[in-house]
Amino acid sequence: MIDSVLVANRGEIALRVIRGAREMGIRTVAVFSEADRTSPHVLHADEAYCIGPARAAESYLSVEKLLAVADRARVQAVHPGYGFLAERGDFAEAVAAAGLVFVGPSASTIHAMGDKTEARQRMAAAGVPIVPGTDTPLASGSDAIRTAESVGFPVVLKAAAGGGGKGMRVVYGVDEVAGAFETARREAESAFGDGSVYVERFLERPRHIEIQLFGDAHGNVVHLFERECSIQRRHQKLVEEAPSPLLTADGRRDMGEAAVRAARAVDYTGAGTVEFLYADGEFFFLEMNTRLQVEHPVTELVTGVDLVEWQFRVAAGETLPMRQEEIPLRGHALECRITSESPFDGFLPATGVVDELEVPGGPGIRWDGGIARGMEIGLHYDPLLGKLITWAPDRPLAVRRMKRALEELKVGGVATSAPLLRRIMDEPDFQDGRLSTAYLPEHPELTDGRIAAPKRDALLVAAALLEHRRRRDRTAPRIRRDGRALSAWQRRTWAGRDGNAAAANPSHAGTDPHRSNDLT
Ligand code: MV4
Repeated sequence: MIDSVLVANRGEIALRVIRGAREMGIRTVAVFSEADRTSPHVLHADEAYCIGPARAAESYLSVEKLLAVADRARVQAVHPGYGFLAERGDFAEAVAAAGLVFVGPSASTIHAMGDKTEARQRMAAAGVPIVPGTDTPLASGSDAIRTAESVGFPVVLKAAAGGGGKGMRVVYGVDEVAGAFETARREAESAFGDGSVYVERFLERPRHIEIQLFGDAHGNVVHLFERECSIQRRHQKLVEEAPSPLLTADGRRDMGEAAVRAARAVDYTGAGTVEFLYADGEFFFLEMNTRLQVEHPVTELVTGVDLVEWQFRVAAGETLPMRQEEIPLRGHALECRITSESPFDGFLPATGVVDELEVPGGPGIRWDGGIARGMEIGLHYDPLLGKLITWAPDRPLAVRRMKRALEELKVGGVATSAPLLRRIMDEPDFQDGRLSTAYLPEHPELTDGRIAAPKRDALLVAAALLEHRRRRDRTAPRIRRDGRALSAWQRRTWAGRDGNAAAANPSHAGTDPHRSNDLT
């Protein structure tokens, strides 16, 4: 088994990996930037090394600095987490060249899946359905027009080196193709240093369903069912769940088998995810992510599998701990991403010092966080502060639990996405599982900065109550039975203490307030 690991990441995922490693008796080595000195991942690791300034390019993205720490701390393995260097084939290669175990797939698999046209070719060859389109880059504007016409409008132009929605361009008619092709090519060149662009038919309002995969070095591949990730904003997921509320048992089996074929086609080892678009009962391969994903906990809760433990076991050369038919699917899990963004203010990135932090607990609740009280939230890294995950025997209870957990969660000092997530938990389409990637645009009231309907109704009730009290106060007695006048203040307190007598029944005015319910 592996006895020590460098965790080449920060935040909640670094902490998640450190926790998993510690449970397995693996010595953990953290790295941190100058901005992350007080981060929980630093405190939880056995050792921690500062690797430079806040700027990721000079710290978490520096292969040289990471390998220097790995050498100095004498670790056997490197876990990349997600983001940063996790899907850089050259990093996986450099780790292996330094004689260390990379906790992830081979560099060649990472490279193959990073090129979206190559991925499409390999998937088509393996019998995995792909969206109709090309699997070689477009040669010219006229090639783009010809291809788009044969694929059928609307189409989408995508960067071969892209992924995650970057550099996508939707085209609705032949007139726009040549212009869109030039723009897409220029954007891809400047964003990825590779101007290759290909075309797919554009599916409208698809659902985003992905399958969790695992492969070992002995040719075994299993899937761990699906995650529904349709609730997104600009390709950032907000809510994920497992299982998908709308997938049938047959759909689940077909998609799982297709994902396993996809993994076999690239000799996949370790944890991976195949993303599918799902529309009108059909599903199509979109991308393969060669890493652990942010939303992996929902899979852990419905299968009982510790995915980080499996990652270490597979990286150490062990065979997968379970066969496909041994992997259970039980209950329902939801994840909400708590980010430092102002959801009613166009998702403006929020900054501040976390001056209050209370995390929920109780049955079926998990908090995977990366923050602590006193931590400064800046703009250097992605805005994910932590994830709230709930499990319950069924989806309605998992939603109610999430609502409760979101109500218990308190993050002070920095704006978060939590208020929007609370609104989503209350929204009927979400509650009934009517999900699509267009969910947020189709529910503009949820992200509207003005007062939301439930809150507005509560304010109306409060206003009516105040008006009622004002009128009741006016009819409260001015003269006591002993003939002395009551001051305005006395009348207010009198009426405030007595809920019914004065206004409802003026003839009782003057009754001893302490006996006001006594109608005899
Ligand atoms: C698509 C698509 C419709 N048709 N491809 C966006 C992220 C990137 N991974 C691919 N994406 C899409 N590709 C075709 N042929 C719609 C999207 C898309 C989307 C996909 C998944 C989740 C959310 C999305 C939101 C908008 C667009």
